[in-house]
Amino acid sequence: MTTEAVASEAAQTAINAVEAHAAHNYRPLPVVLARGEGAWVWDADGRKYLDMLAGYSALNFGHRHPRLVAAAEAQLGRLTLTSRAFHNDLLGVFATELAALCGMDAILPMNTGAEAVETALKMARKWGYQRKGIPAGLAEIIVMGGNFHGRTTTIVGFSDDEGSRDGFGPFTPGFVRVEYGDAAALAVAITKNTAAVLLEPIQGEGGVIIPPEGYLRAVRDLCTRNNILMLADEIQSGLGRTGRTFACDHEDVVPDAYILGKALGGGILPVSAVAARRDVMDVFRPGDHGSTFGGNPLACAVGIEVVRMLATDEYQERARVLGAVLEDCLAALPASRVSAFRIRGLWAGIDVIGRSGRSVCEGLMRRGVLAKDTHGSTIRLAPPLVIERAELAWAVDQLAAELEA
Ligand code: IF1
Repeated sequence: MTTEAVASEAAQTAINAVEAHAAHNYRPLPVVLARGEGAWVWDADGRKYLDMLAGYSALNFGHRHPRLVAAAEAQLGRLTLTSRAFHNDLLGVFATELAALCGMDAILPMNTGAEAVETALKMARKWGYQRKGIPAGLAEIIVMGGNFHGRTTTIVGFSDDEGSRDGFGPFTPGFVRVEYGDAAALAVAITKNTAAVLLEPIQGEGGVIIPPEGYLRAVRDLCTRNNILMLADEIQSGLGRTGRTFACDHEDVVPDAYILGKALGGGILPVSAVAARRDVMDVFRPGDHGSTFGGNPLACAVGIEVVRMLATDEYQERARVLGAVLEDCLAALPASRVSAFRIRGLWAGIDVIGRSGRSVCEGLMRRGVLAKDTHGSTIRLAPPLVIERAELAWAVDQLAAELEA
């Protein structure tokens, strides 16, 4: 039985209220956060923690980045929501600048990552029927073993994680799963009815799984040769996390669609989007897809600032330089405690020996570091890209001490 951190009465009251009146769909660490700034957060009792999860990469720019807060605050004083029944004065700016960042013609704005993934799936199916000539109702989309693309029933239906699927069937047909990283397996799974391949360029929840060098290029070539859409889910891997704007950039691969979310909202509100060429995006016609909040002025104001912050390569550079520091620090951890680690930019998966990831994260919490396990004994480190070199080294020192405890 692990000893949970002692929370004050106020913090325990907060936890008890969630226990009493919220769904029990999570088992959070026993810490009640009340304030955040940059790479740091403070709990309700004033204790300080270094945030090494960053909202699963939704907080690439840290907590309450001044540029992003200013953009949101200014827009709060102007206009926050119109619905898409009317134009607003920011969606055109956001669409133009995000499309340019992606090297694409057009974007479709949504809110959560899962909504963007569902949007891409609908786009691919409709493209398959209208542009590729797949017989109605027979479109197939190839997905990857170990995938995580969100929590809707369609998405969990093609997951191979029992915990995400159990009890939520029946599921949506039309998905074929192949082993991640195996281009030959993908080639075999392609049929005349394949409309798209959906994959994460690096699998996050799978434990920061980086595919073999050349795999993304092989997927791109197979999709091109077979007239199949390559859909890259860059919701977690994109927007600077791996040291490039997109994880696909590491292999100079341009997908047929980028699926974006998390950091696109600047750590302030949900903003997601699909970016694609006009010939693909144009399968959508007025009224056949949408969202109450998608493309709202407040989301656009923050999204525009995020795109402008990424346009200079400053944050991508930080992830490259500090990622090299993190890699050196992780390589120095004893082989008796760490069996392996994977890293790209400021995103690492660490396989620990003899401890559950959860118990290590509980220990890290007591040492002032917040992190999250993925499965079993793998810990994911994904700090805000604004973290300082010394803070990063300190965090790994706490991990080393915890693993020796
Ligand atoms: C939870 C995991 C991470 C994602 C990718 C789409 C989505 C996600 C590659 C959907 C979301 C989140 C969901 C969140 C925890 C977190 C997560 F542990 F669930 F698997 F990051 F790895 N594509 N990932 O990573 O985006 O609809 O959530 O905005 O569900 O607990 P969303």
